[in-house]
Amino acid sequence: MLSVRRGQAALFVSDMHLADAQPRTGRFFLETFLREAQAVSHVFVLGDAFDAWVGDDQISALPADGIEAAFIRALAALAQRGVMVGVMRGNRDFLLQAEARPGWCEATGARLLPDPCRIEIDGTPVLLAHGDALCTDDTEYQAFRARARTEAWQRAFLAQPLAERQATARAMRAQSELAKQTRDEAIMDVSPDAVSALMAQWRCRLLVHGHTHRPAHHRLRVNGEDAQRWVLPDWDAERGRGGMLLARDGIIGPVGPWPAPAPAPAAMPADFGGR
Ligand SMILES: [Mn+2]
Repeated sequence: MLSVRRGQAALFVSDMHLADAQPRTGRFFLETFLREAQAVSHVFVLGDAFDAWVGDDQISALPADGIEAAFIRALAALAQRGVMVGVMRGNRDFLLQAEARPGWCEATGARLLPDPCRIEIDGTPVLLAHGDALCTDDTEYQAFRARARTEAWQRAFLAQPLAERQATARAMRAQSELAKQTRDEAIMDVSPDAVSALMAQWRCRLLVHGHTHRPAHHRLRVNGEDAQRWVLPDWDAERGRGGMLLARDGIIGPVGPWPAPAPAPAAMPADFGGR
């Protein structure tokens, strides 16, 4: 299991939606990220780092002066320095390292994390997730998610030329933006029951996820015990949105430009007690 020991520090970030079409957001994120990543031993990218990822051959097609290429270089430099870089797939970049051949992991030195992923920080079990799987009320999305994660779907999609896949991703993005406008706000959030069930299943009293664009620190009860759920912000320079979480010395809290009022740092709950 991945373990962040006492004296080490872990940085969590998600939902940057990096795209060369949004250079301001990219720069806003990268400046904050590089500053905060200087002093940590572990970096966890919890999905949707990219606005669209249609296969690892995207790497060689990226403009070298673009933000996506800059982020890949930044991760590679961190990994080179001995920082453990863990990356989880989100719903926009679920094709990261989808193929068996060298790709995303070789280019970045990053380790691909399963979703969910249980790690340990200073002895405390912490569950990491992107968050989309917890939005169980959105049945239409969950059906697509299940389909798009099958080997057959991915093989057929990846067999298409890169330009065709990029066009499909753009069309899907436009369609989902449209659907969001007519959909009930509540079904776009995580389901409290799905959260409790997942945390109980993995025996974790601390969950960190992104995806919902509802940055917050929630306190809840799981199996009769105090638990915490941290939701990472999405990044958007135009709206001044962004932010990360830093865990160090038994405390977890916001760093960077969280939407005000940012939650206060909190002590991490102790072990589940061997149940
Ligand atoms: Mn997402």
